[in-house]
Amino acid sequence: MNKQLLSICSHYGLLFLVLVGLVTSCSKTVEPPAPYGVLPTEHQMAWQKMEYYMFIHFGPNTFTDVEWGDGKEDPKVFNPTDLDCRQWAKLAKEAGMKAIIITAKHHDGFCLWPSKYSTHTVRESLWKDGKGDVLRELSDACKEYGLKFGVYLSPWDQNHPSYGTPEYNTIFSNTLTEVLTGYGHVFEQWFDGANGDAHKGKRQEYDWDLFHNTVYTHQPHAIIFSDVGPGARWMGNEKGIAGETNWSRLDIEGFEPGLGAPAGDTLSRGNVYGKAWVPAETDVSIRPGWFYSPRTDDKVKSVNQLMDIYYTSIGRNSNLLLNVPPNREGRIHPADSARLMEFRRAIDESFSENLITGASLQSTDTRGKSPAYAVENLIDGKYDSYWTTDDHVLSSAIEITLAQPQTFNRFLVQEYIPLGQRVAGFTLERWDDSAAGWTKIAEGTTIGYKRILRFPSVTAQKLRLHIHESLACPVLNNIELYNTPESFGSGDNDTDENPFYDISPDKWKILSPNGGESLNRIMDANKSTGAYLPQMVPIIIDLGEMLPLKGFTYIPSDNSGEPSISRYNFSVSRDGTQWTNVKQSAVFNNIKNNPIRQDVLFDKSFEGRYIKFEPVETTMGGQEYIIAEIGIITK
Ligand code: FUL
Repeated sequence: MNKQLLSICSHYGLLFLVLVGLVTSCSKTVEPPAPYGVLPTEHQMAWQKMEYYMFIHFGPNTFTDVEWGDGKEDPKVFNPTDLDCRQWAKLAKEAGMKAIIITAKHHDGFCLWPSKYSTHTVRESLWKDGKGDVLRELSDACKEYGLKFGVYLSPWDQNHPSYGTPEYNTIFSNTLTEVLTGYGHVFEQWFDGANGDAHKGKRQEYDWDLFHNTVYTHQPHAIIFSDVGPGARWMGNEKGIAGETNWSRLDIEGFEPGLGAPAGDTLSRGNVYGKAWVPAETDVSIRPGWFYSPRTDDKVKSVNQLMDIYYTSIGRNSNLLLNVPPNREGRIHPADSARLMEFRRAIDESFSENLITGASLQSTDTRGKSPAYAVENLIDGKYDSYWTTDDHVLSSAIEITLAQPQTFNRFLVQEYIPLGQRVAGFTLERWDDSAAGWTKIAEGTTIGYKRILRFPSVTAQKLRLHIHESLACPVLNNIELYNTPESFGSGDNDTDENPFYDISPDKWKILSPNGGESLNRIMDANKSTGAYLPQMVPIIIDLGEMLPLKGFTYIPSDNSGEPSISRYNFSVSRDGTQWTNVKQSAVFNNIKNNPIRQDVLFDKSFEGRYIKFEPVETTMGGQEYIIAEIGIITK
């Protein structure tokens, strides 16, 4: 071999070695972490990313001004004068929502489409001479505006003659089939667990397996919502407040929607080691009630209240289903539409400038020291790239150095949940020069799909995210930092349910029971103070003068875990001896889940000086109950 050939061989040999080296170092990829616990399905992931969508409560209740119709309403009461589903869809789209879910059938059994399994439908109404179909109009409008379409159907049906017999299950399944095959893609099937008849009246053993099979047969990708999923779960209250700790796992074995559901606080927090992936959905109404009422036109939640709800729902690993009930025209009232758009602007303004952009990041740990899991993945804007650690590392810290000192008051963090939910405790800290150490700004427990921490504004350049508790190595895919206007979502989640006094209660005197001074708290115009009554005795009040009595108001405790009156009698009297019974065994609908002020109007006005409010049944089934305020309506 001559010298030249030898040199070529050695030259290429070196190149060969370099190439081999390169190839082996590239192929030495570090394995991603094994999934932890149960995982979301592909469809649950797509659902979770929707975050925010519209609930529509619409039906006879819109026209009769009640929250729960009893199914005996004349279907002719349903007669919107100018139904415009395109207006709802356009608004939802402009408000930043991704879908609309409508009460196709509420507890009164009225069907918003001409169902062949019922005689209590739009077909029997005056609207469009019985030829209309709200589901058709809404599903078309959703398609036009690029929104997903979902349906609420209440299994509890106070109208259907077969309710309470096994036959009803087949009928309900057929009803589902109609809705799920007639209007295109349905992204979510909403099953309401409420059943005011569960303790008395007609009882129905629901065939949940049949209902679920029906849904999956016709809409295999639909998310089935109920108290216990299986696609998504109710988060336990109707106030818009998910648990601060909120696992997307839940134990559902042996539970059922409704009376058989886990306790409200379990629903709001999930189960840390739960065996099913059932993420939370927060449903709440923009008004005090779920259905439109002219009485609540001035009670639409404020932007601040809505922003609070944003943080306690989307900011706590939950989707937000915000109810915006159309009015009797069949349109969304200007008060609600203007507020929704203000809410949209507040969200946009709050999250317009991510102060983390341009920051440099360092972590104490990176899985296998591999660039594939580098901490920079947290700010690359890509959902599927994440930072993680070696399997045995359950506590770790990330230092964030901003390009310059910044003032901020919100921190957003996301876990990469396709690999399971892991983090159980974390803190956000800032470097404090004067103390030459880290100072805590805020802390949280779970993260899940998305967690937003709120705290008073601080200024700092160096921050640290410390994951101090994780069930397996943490896997995060996003962090963001914002300075939002202080007034947006400052934490005052008051529902503004003031007592209704059109006359002052100054002259009023409680004649019975003898509860001493403390009982006066039920008429002190302050809903935060009230009285606990241990027995179901009637409350008799002397109003001090003859008045035209047109109705009354009752404010229960705003804590659904405390007992309220759910069924009552109400009487009035001119002299305190001869009583006229105005309401007999009447019901405060949905008061357990939504303990808001109850306004009761009488059929006619009564002259009287005395009122008697008599509890017949309480939400907890016991004798005791709470009254925060009682008021009368005279105008
Ligand atoms: C509850 C129902 O009883 C209310 O009327 C409303 O539909 C709410 C969303 O769910 O369970």
